[in-house]
Amino acid sequence: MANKKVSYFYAPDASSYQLSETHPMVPERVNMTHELVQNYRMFPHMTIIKPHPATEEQLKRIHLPGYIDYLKKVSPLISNGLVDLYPCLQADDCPTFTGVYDYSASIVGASIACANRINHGRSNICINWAGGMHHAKRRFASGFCYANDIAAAILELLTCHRRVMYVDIDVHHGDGVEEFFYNTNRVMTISFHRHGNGFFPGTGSTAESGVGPGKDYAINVPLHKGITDDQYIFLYKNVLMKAMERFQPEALVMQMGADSVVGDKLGDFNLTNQGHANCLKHALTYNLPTIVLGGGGYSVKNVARTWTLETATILGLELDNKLPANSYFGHLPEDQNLIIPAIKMSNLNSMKEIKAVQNQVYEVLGRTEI
Ligand code: ZL4
Ligand code: CA
Ligand code: ZN
Repeated sequence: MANKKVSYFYAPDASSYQLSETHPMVPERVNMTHELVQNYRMFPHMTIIKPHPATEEQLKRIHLPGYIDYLKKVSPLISNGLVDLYPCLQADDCPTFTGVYDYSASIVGASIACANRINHGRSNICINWAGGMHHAKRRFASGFCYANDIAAAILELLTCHRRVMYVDIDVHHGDGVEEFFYNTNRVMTISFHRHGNGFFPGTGSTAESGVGPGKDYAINVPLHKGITDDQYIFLYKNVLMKAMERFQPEALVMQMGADSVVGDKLGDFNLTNQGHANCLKHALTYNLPTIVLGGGGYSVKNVARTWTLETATILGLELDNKLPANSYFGHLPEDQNLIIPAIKMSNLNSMKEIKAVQNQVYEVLGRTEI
């Protein structure tokens, strides 16, 4: 979007942490994205900002103080069996690692900085690819997420905006963000995700739609494996158009988890990164002040390709499909291109089901009042 003021938040120190030796969440993917964005010469088109880590006080606005105190205390230690017994960090998914507090504070600090910049009208679109930790709960870590930067950013936006819409296209249900705002009609949360057959976290049926004043303001779009660009974009645009019409938000937060792109280690949708980027492009057509966050994504080169393409989408730039020279991608044929094509795989979504889900979502949206 050539006429928009875009800010890109990047904390160089925050992406070299390792959750554990073989953990699927690899923070380094944010550095890979950064290098591609730089080598595609996108820096002159936006303001590059190095954010400050969140303060303890900021973290405690979102999280139980005792949980934050605990994160800070365990942070300098290597997981030693004793700390893993503490119920707020769940061993395999959310291991205790050296620097876990600083890692979390850095991510939250960047997302809060995005919100502040939007609040002051200094940017129209703010990007934090390290953010998007949608599973973190008030009292505990969950699903690779320790601190909920999204809830922190939305809370900040709510000081200047009457209604905030949250859209989550990570392959997993955005349960943490949904829970934070489950009983308010000032935040509409919309998550598209794989659902059923024990897929994590297991929540996110269309029936789960909010409580009290928040009833009908939590929107869930459950899907099955193998969904294609055509089906996804059809449903996504229809849901977004109806939601925008009903809710009329003053600000938008996008969670762009790249594990919904084909070939992901944990996800099994069949979306190309162009399809994924088109979802963002459509969201930007509403011309709202927007925060764009990362999220999941476990085939790291695909994550870097996807978020690079999406940075260009935000800037209104066309990129050459041939990746520029960089230190992560090699000379193998599969390392040459930016675009990730769809594959031949079984698709458990029928058009009939997609339309049925759409109608269920329309029913919920039809009950909202502003
Ligand atoms: C791993 O290889 O479904 C963690 C997690 C660590 C390294 C070595 C330990 C091996 C896959 C996942 C044992 C791992 C057992 N290592 C993990 C119910 C589960 C309990 C934990 O994108 N085991 C839990 C969480 C999901 C579960 C997905 C998505 C985050 C986001 C936003 C979070 N948890 C079963 C799994 C590995 C691992 C390999 C793993 N964990 C895959 N799916 C999960 O939405 C950032
Ligand atoms: Ca989602
Ligand atoms: Zn995910």
